[in-house]
Amino acid sequence: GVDVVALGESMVTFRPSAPGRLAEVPSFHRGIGGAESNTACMLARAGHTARWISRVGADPFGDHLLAAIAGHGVDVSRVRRDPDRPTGIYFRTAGDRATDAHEVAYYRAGSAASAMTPANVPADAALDGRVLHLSGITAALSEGCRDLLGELTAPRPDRPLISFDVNHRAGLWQHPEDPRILLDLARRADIVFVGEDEAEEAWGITGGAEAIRKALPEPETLVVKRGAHGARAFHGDAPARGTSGPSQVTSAPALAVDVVATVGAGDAFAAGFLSATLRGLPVRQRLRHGHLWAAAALTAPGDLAPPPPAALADRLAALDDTEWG
Ligand code: KDG
Repeated sequence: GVDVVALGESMVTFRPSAPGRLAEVPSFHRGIGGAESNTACMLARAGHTARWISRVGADPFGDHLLAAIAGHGVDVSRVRRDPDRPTGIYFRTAGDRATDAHEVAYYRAGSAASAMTPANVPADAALDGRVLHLSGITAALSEGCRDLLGELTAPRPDRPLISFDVNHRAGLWQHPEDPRILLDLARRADIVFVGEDEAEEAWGITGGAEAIRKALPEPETLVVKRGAHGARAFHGDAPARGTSGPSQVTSAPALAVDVVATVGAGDAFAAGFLSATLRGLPVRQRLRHGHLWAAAALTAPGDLAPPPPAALADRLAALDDTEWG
């Protein structure tokens, strides 16, 4: 099996080639997006073996996604084409640097990936890696996608480590109470990534990282992200899967960078953390790699981040670990 399998919808993305509102900008740069494939591409570039599983349309944008993701070294051989449904696309502005207010226009309703179900996705290929990386975006797409996540996260012998990035996307949910499902899914995972702001928006949890751990005691590793402040991991001592041992707490500050666009930073954080996990590094190093990769994403415009430059790694090494803003 491969090191990491990532499953989820990917889209061809369009970002304005000049600042301005979507209604007014004259042209767009094409790129690729999709939280899970972004993470898979970064892991492949970091030297891990990675596979992406999804469905795309039998259309030119499906061709583009497959070629681009394979171009990063990810195995796309188990992605299926749907002759009847299109590949999703979306448009997004970089947004205001101070407030991160940005515009998003999705064209993904009825897409090939949103029609994923346990019947048309190869579970064997999803479950034979060391890590299976999933996200809450998939849960927002359709009933069939929720069934698929339910099946993939079910307890079973020899299950891969399930990594779950909550990735709450408010614009994708029909009813404000629906994202409660994400809490149930997170409980079934081994490694969970969630932002403090996200936990408040999706679940109404306001008490910070400790309150989130209280609501989510099950995952062996829970990573709570606090944006520019840093991240805190709660992790079992010498945990056996399915048990929640006494939590240890490890925090690490984020690198201060000049943000170009926040999109993709969470995917990059997950990639850095998982890369260090696969290499057996201690939790503090996992958090630091998460921050390093996130910093590279924050300072680049597109969804899929470039590898972190050496200068960032040097600055990270110089940070005081004890700070937690
Ligand atoms: O995390 C970045 C993703 O949000 C982006 O690439 C697109 O997957 C995407 C989504 O559904 O928003």
